Amino acid sequence: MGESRKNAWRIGLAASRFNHFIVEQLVAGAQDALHHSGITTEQQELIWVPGAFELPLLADRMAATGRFDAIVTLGAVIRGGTPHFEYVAGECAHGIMRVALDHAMPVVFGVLTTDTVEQALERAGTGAGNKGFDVTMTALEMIDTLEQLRGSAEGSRT
Ligand code: INI
Repeated sequence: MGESRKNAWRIGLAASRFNHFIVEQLVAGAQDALHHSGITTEQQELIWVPGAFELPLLADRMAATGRFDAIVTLGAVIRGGTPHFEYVAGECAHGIMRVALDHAMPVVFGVLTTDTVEQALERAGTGAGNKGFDVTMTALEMIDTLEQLRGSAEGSRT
């Protein structure tokens, strides 16, 4: 990963409180990935909303500030406890993709969508088995890829 602007990158963490005991583990995983990648706490900002359904709006408003190079969304939608699982999970995923495309920036999907609490806990473990960790690494790779792409586009015009 290029080191060029990395110490200036700013990462927004957008997290939903519903199923908080799981999402806080995803947040810890995301923070772990940032630390592991040399991103300081000053380069991070964490904001909470009530549920996964609210994440797209939060991500959109965070993107609109222009303060972030990427936004990591974190949440947990569990079918067992959610008769309207498809609506919450589906609209959340669509909304987050829309924010990424509307703002042309990495907005990654770290929302667990599982049948049971046990499955969610498995994906919110420590280290490698943590979705928050994985999607944060994806966000950093995407910032780097987009920066390289911009660099090569600028280079080809000179
Ligand atoms: N929100 C979640 O993040 N996970 C869930 O499993 C969930 N369930 O079970 O309903 C959930 N519902 C709340 C939803 O995200 C909104 O906060 C609510 O509908 C208000 O818009």
